[in-house]
Amino acid sequence: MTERISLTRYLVEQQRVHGRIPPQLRLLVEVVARACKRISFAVNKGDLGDVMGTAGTENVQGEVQKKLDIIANEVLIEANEWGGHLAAMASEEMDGIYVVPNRFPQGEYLLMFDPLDGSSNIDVNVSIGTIFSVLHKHHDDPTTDEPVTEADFLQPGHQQVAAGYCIYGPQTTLVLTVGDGVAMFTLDREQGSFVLTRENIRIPEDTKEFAINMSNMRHWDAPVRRYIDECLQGKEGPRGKDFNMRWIASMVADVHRILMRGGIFMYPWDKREPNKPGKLRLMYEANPMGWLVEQAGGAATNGRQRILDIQPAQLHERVSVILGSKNEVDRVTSYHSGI
Ligand code: AHM
Ligand code: MG
Repeated sequence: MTERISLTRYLVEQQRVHGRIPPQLRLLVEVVARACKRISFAVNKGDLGDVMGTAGTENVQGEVQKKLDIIANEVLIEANEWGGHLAAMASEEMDGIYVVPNRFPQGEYLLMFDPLDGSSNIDVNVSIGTIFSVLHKHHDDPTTDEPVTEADFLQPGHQQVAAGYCIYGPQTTLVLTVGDGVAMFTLDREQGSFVLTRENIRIPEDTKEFAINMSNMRHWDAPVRRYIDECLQGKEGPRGKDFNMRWIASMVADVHRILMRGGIFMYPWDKREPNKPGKLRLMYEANPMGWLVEQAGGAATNGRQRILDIQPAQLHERVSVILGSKNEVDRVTSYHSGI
């Protein structure tokens, strides 16, 4: 029988053998995975549980919250606040940061998450997921015991110490990086544990598949139009090959496909909201996905700059996102500089 490696064993080995992650970080990832398991069961119940439909509230970005957005947010907070590994959390569904209450010990890490990504797909039984990113509380001065503030979260993505997502699809799959490549774990529902199913995931450098919401085409900037236009011309155009399009409208599912077989994903800036840099959020969507993609040999930019080098100015900052197969991302990025 092939040996089954659980998430716990994988993390213990990362800690013990590779010396890559300290015990608190290992605990943190395990707790996030446990919370994802609970969210997976709630998602799975669908209409049989009281989890579908809208909650009648809006989040800080003015988006209508679904019941599952709120449930997933609560599950992640409850699971993580008492373990002593975290100082504070931030989420797409909360206005400000959530500092671990005084009744619990404070840890060294900061956790950011989009508790339920792809909310528009919840009610139609299409894959959704949880995205998370972990930073060190005081990156520049780990020894200080200054109380944690929102400013501590404003670190560029290259300072992440762990990032990943859990996709609730036909299978529930956790995809993780702690800076040593990308590993994938599939939830074994009978055993109740995540089992390592792929290691060292690599994204092919070339692709014939793009993912973008084409209905926004008329609002895009010239470089993005040019790239998609050339793809659409297929064999007869300058690219000399036919392209295929996929758009799931859940970033987790689109990025998962890219990690499995390559492709390019774009949610670019558009003219409808000229003052917003994009739709997706830097801290808990673009940064964790950008790091995963880079760790798998792909690239992630906003058209002009590497996503992981962007210095955030706000917690809920938005960003234009272009990520996936390296050669395609480099091409779109070069179009932005007029090449
Ligand atoms: P959400 O976090 O509120 O679900 O929004 C983010 C989602 C992404 O998962 C996805 O790529 C995008 O929004 C889809 O947007 P659109 O509905 O414009 O296609
Ligand atoms: Mg999202």
